[in-house]
Amino acid sequence: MNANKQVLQQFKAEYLPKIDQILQSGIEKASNVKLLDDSMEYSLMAGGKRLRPLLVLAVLQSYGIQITDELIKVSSAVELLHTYSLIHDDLPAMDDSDTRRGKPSNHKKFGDDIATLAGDGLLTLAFEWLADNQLPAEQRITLVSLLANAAGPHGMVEGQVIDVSFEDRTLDLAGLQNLDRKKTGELFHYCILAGAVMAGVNDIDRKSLSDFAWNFGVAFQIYDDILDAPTESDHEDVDKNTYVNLLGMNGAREKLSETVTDSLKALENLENAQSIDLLKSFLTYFQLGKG
Ligand code: GRG
Repeated sequence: MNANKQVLQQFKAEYLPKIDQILQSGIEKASNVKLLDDSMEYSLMAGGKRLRPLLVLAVLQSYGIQITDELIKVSSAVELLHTYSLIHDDLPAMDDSDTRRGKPSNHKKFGDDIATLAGDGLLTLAFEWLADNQLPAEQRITLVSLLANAAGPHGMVEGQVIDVSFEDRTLDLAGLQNLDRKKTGELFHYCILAGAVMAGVNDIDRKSLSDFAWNFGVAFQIYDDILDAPTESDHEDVDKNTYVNLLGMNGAREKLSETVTDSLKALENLENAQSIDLLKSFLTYFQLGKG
């Protein structure tokens, strides 16, 4: 896996600064109100991993598309939407989190009203970035539709509603998979399909990329559950709907390994990619220490 890690490191070294720079300049003076701009910028530039835009760009690179600043901006729109979801998830009416990425959460710094509006602003701006650019009109409409479906009431919002409604009830495996597919997986799936749309990928490869994306989303969630698993002295998370609580730590590790294998198989089915090494390298994210 070390060679794979290097591929990812190199890709990140090239594109993370560009994504950050485009997000920073795109968010500056987005409105006429400094407080709103400051609040949106505070969360957007708070040190996220940028995994979602990187995945979009990775699909483009895998199909030999030359990555221009415009394509980076379109690929980064999903980061605006992701940031909105985190700001709203932290609000007192939802998870009520005081911190995010080691800093005060948006509402702790700016108040519930401005935080809600900063989230609304980022959500809307994401669609503006998909619509207002030089890509062919058909691609722009497809991207808008894909993101609306992934993030809206059929997708992430539905997932969040299931999450808050089932806080006090235990889901079975199918229920947990549905929750995670909606809450977490849909956005990853969007990223891979967005790359496929911009790269003009054929239907056969699109299906394999879609399989890769769903498995990637599941792996992301299981990995997150494993890292966040409660310790024995920690009583807070023991009732939460997570893979570790449902399958036990060993069961969750096994499921993660199966899911990563399925992701890899989907990549191996790609017929027209120039190389699958870069997409494969993203699976190194899910490496666990021995335990
Ligand atoms: C408010 C409609 C609405 C939805 C919120 C995102 C979300 C849905 C809830 C957050 C809870 C959570 C921990 C979900 C797991 C998946 C997730 C989004 C993790 C954070 O993503 P990373 O690790 O974050 O990519 P960074 O900080 O790197 O951007």
